[in-house]
Amino acid sequence: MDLLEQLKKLEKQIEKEINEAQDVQRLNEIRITYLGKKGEITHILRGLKDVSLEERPKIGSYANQVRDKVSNLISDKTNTIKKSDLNKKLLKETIDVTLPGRPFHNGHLHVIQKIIDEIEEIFLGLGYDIVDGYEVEDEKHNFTLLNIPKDHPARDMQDTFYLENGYLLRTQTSANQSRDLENHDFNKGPLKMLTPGKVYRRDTDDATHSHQFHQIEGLVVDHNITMSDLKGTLTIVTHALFGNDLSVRFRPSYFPFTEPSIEVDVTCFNCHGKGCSICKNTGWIETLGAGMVHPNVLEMSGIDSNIYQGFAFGLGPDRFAMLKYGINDIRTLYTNDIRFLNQFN
Ligand code: FA5
Repeated sequence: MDLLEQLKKLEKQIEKEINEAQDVQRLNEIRITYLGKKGEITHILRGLKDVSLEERPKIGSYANQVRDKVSNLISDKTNTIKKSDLNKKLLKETIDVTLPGRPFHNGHLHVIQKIIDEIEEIFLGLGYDIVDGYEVEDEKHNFTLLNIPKDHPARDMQDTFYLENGYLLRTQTSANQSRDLENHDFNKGPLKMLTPGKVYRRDTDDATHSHQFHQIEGLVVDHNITMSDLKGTLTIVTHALFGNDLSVRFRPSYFPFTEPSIEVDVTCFNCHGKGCSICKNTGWIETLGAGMVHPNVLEMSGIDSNIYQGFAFGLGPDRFAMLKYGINDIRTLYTNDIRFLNQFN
């Protein structure tokens, strides 16, 4: 077979292979096989020197034509394949903007945190500072510095969870009182502190008691502070939270760290004072304990009780939440049933 025929056969063969090629990689292989340095057409072009002088121009020009044709065919097909690949990819990534959006589940604050925020807001308006205390406390701050020495029966009333190193889970936010007193610089003005947080007790759980609950401690110390300042403050807060519909009652009580001491009750939201299982038939729900800071507490923190007086209170936001939203069992606040919690969104 002469060289011209060989070329024509090769041309057909290459055209067939290009037509059958399915992807760019295969086209590259074809390019290398026939047009590469060691490719077959290149080989023929290099061998032209051995062809007779009269045949050389004819075969040479044909070989060049085949080379250009093959190169163009490969480029065209490569472009076609690339275009179709891109179209397929775009089709796959198409977003149907008419589809309905997926709902975004937005979280919200827990009802206890909402009440704490509301109470903080009221006290910030009254000029209080908000400070964090420690949930893990030492006995000294939780009891001794609050005028509850070792063996005092009041320790039993607030039995708690002790850690192996002698520390305990605080039973009351009052544990922060002596820290506030020690840290305050009275040259800069009166002390007005609010300490919210979790507290723990070995209480038996029922509709109004939980072994873990929240308290908000308030402490005010200055010159000439009296019981009427305390009553005025607590009345403002209960009315701001519950409106004037629920009655508030102050009754004498006992806390080792306040003298005199009081407890504050609010009319039961469920029976409106008639008596029911929630208020244990008293018609009232106890919301907080309070009193005038005991001179011993001031003295133990290095403050002269002849110069300074103060009041303190510890309120239970869990109970406030129950009163405000008519929740009839404190335990529902801690079981995290989303259906219950979503009502307060
Ligand atoms: C105290 O804890 C005192 N530290 C309060 C205090 C502070 C008195 C400053 C004087 C001066 P008491 O144990 O009564 O007091 O608790 C205060 C409030 O916490 C209660 O009125 C109630 O609202 C809430 N509380 C008490 N025990 C529980 C409980 N087991 N579950 C839910 N709330 C509780």
